[in-house]
Amino acid sequence: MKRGAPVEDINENSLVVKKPKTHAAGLEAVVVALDRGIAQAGVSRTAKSLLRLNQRDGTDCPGCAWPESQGHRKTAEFCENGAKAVAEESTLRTVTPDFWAEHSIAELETKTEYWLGNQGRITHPVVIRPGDTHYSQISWDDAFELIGEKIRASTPDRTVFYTSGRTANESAFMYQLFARSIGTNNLPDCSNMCHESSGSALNPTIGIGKGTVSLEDIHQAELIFVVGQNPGTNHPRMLSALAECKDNGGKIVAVNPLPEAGLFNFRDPQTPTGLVGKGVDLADEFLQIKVGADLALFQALGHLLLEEEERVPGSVVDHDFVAENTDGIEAYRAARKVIDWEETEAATGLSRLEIAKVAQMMVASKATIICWALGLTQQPHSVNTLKEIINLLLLQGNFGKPGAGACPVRGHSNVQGDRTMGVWEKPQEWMLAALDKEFSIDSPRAHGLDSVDTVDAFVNNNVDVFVSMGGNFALACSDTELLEGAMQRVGLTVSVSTKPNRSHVKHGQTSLILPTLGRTDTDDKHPGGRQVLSVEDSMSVVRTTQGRLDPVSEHMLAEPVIIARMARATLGDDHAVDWKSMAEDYDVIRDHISRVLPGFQDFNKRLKTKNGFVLPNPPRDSRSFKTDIGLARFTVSPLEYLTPPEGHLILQTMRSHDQYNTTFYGLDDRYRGISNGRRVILINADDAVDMGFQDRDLVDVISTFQGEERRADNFRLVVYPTPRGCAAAYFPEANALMHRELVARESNTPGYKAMAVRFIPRAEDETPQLS
Ligand SMILES: Nc1nc2c(c(=O)[nH]1)N[C@H]1C(S)=C(S)[C@@H](COP(=O)(O)OP(=O)(O)OC[C@H]3O[C@@H](n4cnc5c(=O)[nH]c(N)nc54)[C@H](O)[C@@H]3O)O[C@H]1N2
Ligand SMILES: Nc1nc2c(c(=O)[nH]1)N[C@H]1C(S)=C(S)[C@@H](COP(=O)(O)OP(=O)(O)OC[C@H]3O[C@@H](n4cnc5c(=O)[nH]c(N)nc54)[C@H](O)[C@@H]3O)O[C@H]1N2
Ligand SMILES: [Mo]
Repeated sequence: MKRGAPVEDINENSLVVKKPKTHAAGLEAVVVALDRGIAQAGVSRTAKSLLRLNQRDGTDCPGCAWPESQGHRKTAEFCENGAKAVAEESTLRTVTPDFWAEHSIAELETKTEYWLGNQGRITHPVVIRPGDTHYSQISWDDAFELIGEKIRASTPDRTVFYTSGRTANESAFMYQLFARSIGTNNLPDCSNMCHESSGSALNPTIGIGKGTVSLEDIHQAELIFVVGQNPGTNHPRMLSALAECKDNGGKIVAVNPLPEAGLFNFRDPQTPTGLVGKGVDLADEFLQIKVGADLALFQALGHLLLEEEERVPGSVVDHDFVAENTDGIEAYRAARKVIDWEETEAATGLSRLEIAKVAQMMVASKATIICWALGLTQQPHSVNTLKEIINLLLLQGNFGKPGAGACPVRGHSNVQGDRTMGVWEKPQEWMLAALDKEFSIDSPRAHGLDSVDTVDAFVNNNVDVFVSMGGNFALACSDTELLEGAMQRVGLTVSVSTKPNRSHVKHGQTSLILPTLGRTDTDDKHPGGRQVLSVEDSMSVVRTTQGRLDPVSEHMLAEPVIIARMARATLGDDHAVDWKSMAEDYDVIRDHISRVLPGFQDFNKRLKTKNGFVLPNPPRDSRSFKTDIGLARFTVSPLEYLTPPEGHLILQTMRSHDQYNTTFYGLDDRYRGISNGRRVILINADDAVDMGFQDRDLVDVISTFQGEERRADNFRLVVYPTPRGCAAAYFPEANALMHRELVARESNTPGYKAMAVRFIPRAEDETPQLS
C-alpha cells in the first residue's frame, strides 16, 4: 500500500478462512503494528507518536480504557491495536474540500465504512444544505452561526447532544454544561450502548457505578475471571497484566462462547521470549458457555459455594465482611439453596463437573476478581447477570482488599471520564445543583434521552438538531435502515469528527462536519501556548494526555474550542458562563471542575504529579458502600437465559481484530482466521447441518423480535467452534438486524448479543459486487 493512497473497497467474494489461532500477540503483532503505522503516517510520525504513547507526559492511547502501569513503564507501552488506532489518526491522508467536490452523497452511499474511513483526516469544515448533492466548504464563523441559529429556533427538548467516548474530560465537561445551559439533559453517549448495564447493576448493589480494582490488584489476584470479553483484540495490554498475575501464581478462568486466542496464550511482544518463545499460558479453565447463559452459571456457582460453606462452615463465606457491610444474604442463601442441574447444563452447555471445578477454584481463592465486558452487558437480562457477579464477590468479601473486586473493562478510552464529567441523560441532583451554583445557570431537572430513546426520537420526528461529539451514531445503533432514514429528516446534524463516516452520508437536511484535533495532534493555538487535556481510565486513574504531532491541517479546531464557539453562537457573549476563557486556557475548565465534582479538588495541581491521581472509590478504599441503605446488597434474580425460537439461532455481534467499533483498520481478523471479508456468520457445524447448510454457503439473514422481522442480505456462513444454538457476526454489519426495542431491562442497553436469527439460502449469482 502506498502512503497517501487510500485503499480499494471490500470485495466480499475475496473472503479467506483459516484455522483460528491459539495464541495472541508475538512478533506478528509488532510487524502488523509498524506496517500499518508506516503505510498511513510514514516512519517519523509513527516513531514519534508510538514512543509517546502512554508515557507520563505523553498521549493517552485512543484505543481502549485499560490503565497504564503506575510503576515502571516500558519504552514502548502500546499494543498492536493501540498502534493501529494511532496510525488511523496520525495518517497523512487527507479529506479536503476537493474530496467532497469529487464525491457526491449518492456515490458515498455506496461505499463501506472501510473505504470512507481510509480516505483520511478531514481538513476543513464542510456543509450540505437541502437540495445539495455534495458537501462544500464553509467558514468556521458561518458554521457556528448556523448552529446557533438552528438551536435557538428549536426548543431544548428537540436538541440532542451525543458523545462518543474519546472526548477528553475538559471537553466533556464543557459539552454537558452547554447542553444544560440550553436547557436539556438530552446527552446520550456511547456508554448507553456499552457498559450502562454495569452501572445499572453496580450502583444499587455497591453504591458506585465503576469497577473496584486497580492494576496492582490484577497482578496480585489469586483468581481472575475473564467473562464475555475478548482482551486479545479489544484490550491487548490487559494480557500483560494477566500474564503478571499468572507469574505471581494466580489462576485464570475464561468464560466465552468463542475460544478467543487471547484467552489462552500471550506472547508479549515487548520481551525477547515473547517475540520468539512459547509465551505464557493464560486460562487455566475455559468455560465455553452458550450466549446469554452467564446468569445460570453464576447462580450455579453461588449454589456450590453455599453448599461448600454448609459442609465446612467458615471455609467460603467471609462472615465478618458480610455481617458488617451487606444486606440480604438470607434471601440470597434461600434462593440459591435449590438448583435444577439439568436445566443449568442445558442452558449453559456446560457440565456440572466443569462448573464444580471452577467453584472449587473460587473456594480455594482468598482474592478473586471478576472482569467482564460486552458479552455480559448487551442482553435483556444483563443487569441481573451482573448483580449475580456482585453476589459472588460479596459472599467471599472480595472488596477493599488486595487482589479482589469487580472489574467492568470499559470501552472507549475516556468513556468512564465522560460520565464522571456529567455526560449523562439522568444526572443526579447534587451535580446539577453544583453546576447551577458554580455557573449561575438553571440546569433542567427532567431526565433526557439516552441512545435508544434518541433513535426513537429520530423515528418519531422529535429532533431538530443533533450534535455528535465524535462517533458514528448511524452505524453504532440498532435498526440501521430505519435510523438512517429517520436521521435524514432531522433539521440539522452536526458531526465533530476526525474521519468521514456513514453518519456524514446519512445526514440531516442540513449537515455540518467539523474537523477536530485528535489525541495525537498538538493543540497549541492558544494565547497561553500548548494545552493538555485529561482522561480517566477503567480503574479511575485521572491523568494528562497531549499530542505531539503537527496536525495535518491548520483548519482543525480543538474540541473545547468548538464547544465554546457553539455555545457563544447559541447563547450570546453575555451568557453567565465564560466560554471564551475556558477555551483559551484549559486550566480554567479544570478549576471549575475542581469546584463542581467531588474527588477533583486541586485538579490542576494534582494532574501535574507523576502518575496523575486516583478518584475516590469507597468500596475499594474503605469497604464502604454508598447505597441508599449504606450497605452492599445481595440480590435475588430469577433464572433467565436465551432460548432461540424453533429454527433460529442466537446471534451475538462482536468486533474483528482489525476494527475500532465502526472504523475498520483493515480486513484481517487474524486470531479467528477470517480475512478479506466481513459479511460472515460464524455457525456451529452441527447447526449448519441441521439447518440444511454447508460451510461457506451464501445466505440472507432474518431476525425476529416480538413478531417483527428485520433482514440483512448476503452473508456467508463459516463453520466455527461456537456452541450449538449460538452464532456470531461482526458489528456493525449485523446492526441492520437489530430491532431497536431489543434492549437490556433497566439499563436500556441494546441487546446486541441476543438476536434470534434464521437464514435463507441465496444463489451465488445474486451477490451484488461492492464497488
Ligand atoms: N481494537 C479495538 N479495541 C477496542 C474496541 C474496538 O472496536 N477495537 N472497542 C472498544 C469498546 S467501545 C469496547 S465497549 C470494548 C469492547 O470489548 P469486548 O467486550 O471484548 O468486545 P466484543 O468484540 O463485543 O466482544 C465480546 C466478547 O464477548 C463474547 N460473548 C458474546 N456473548 C457472550 C455471552 O453471552 N456470554 C459470554 N460469557 N461471552 C459472550 C464474545 O464471544 C466476545 O469474545 O473494546 C474497546 N476496545
Ligand atoms: N451490533 C453492535 N453494535 C454496537 C456494539 C456491539 O458490540 N455490537 N457496541 C456498541 C458500543 S460498546 C459502542 S462504544 C458504540 C460505538 O459507537 P461510536 O463511539 O459512536 O462509534 P465509533 O465507531 O467509535 O466512532 C468513530 C468515529 O469517531 C470519530 N472520531 C475518532 N476520534 C475522534 C476524536 O478524537 N474526536 C472526535 N470528535 N471524533 C473522533 C471519527 O470520525 C470516526 O468516524 O457502538 C455500539 N454498537
Ligand atoms: Mo463501547
